[in-house]
Amino acid sequence: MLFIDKLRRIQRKNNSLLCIGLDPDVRKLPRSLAREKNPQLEFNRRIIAATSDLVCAYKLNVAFYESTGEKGYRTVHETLRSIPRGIVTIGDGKRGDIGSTADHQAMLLLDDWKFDSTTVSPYMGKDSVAPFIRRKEQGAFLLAVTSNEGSADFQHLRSGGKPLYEHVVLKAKQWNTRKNIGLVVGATRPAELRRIRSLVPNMPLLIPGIGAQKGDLRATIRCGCDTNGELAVINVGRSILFASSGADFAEAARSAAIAVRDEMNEIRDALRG
Ligand code: OMP
Repeated sequence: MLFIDKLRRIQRKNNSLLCIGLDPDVRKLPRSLAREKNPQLEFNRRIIAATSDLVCAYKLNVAFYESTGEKGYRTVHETLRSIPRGIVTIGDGKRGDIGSTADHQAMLLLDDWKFDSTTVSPYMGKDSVAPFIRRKEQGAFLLAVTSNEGSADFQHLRSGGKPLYEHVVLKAKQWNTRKNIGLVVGATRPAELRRIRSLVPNMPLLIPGIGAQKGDLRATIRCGCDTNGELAVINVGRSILFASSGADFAEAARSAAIAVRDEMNEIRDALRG
């Protein structure tokens, strides 16, 4: 199945644009898990069990696993195994290098861990992105406009009459022959989000920055969805994962996920009229 069709299917089935960012900072895990053999994995399993009917995707930022050493490598495998089939998985590594090296980055993310998609930094050009978009079943979200303050340093510089990020968007469109490219656009940048959606009406957009980074949810839905109210993958991490630091963390995560999923749906229902 095409990557984009898998995304559309789960967004409809679960009636959700919500992607939970599984970034289980080991310094913040609830104390109630301290006796577990692998607290990080147990945390993920319980979060997934409590929320998998509410999401279209889970995004694992691999830094949170790599920083725990060899154990983290297995935690990614085991976490992916506990995600129900049909839900889109995103391996957020922001990779990209000369082609021969990018091949190896893709081997880990797409062949070994078998994520449905990855995040890729496009600034080394076409050959650095190519290994991540070889299979139509697996997608790549290219960084266009990121949510952080530093995004202004390079991404917004004008070149050839337009901001640098627009060149990324236009190249992404050109390279999208297998319909498996998406773009990352921060929820903290609604004007750019609107502009990018107008340039790529049918491309998935991964939109982080809601919750802890205080992105505007209403503007995100209004500017980020396609004309059917779909194809925006809105990532929320810390404000769901750490809704409670107590033993009730999974229930609290579920309540927080329901609240944000419902708010997203109310906004898009109002827009759909
Ligand atoms: P929260 O701020 O906890 O919701 O998590 C945001 C997640 O999205 C982290 O994994 C970030 O690394 C990631 N992210 C951004 O915050 N901003 C971006 O522009 C791009 C990403 C990303 O590629 O996912």
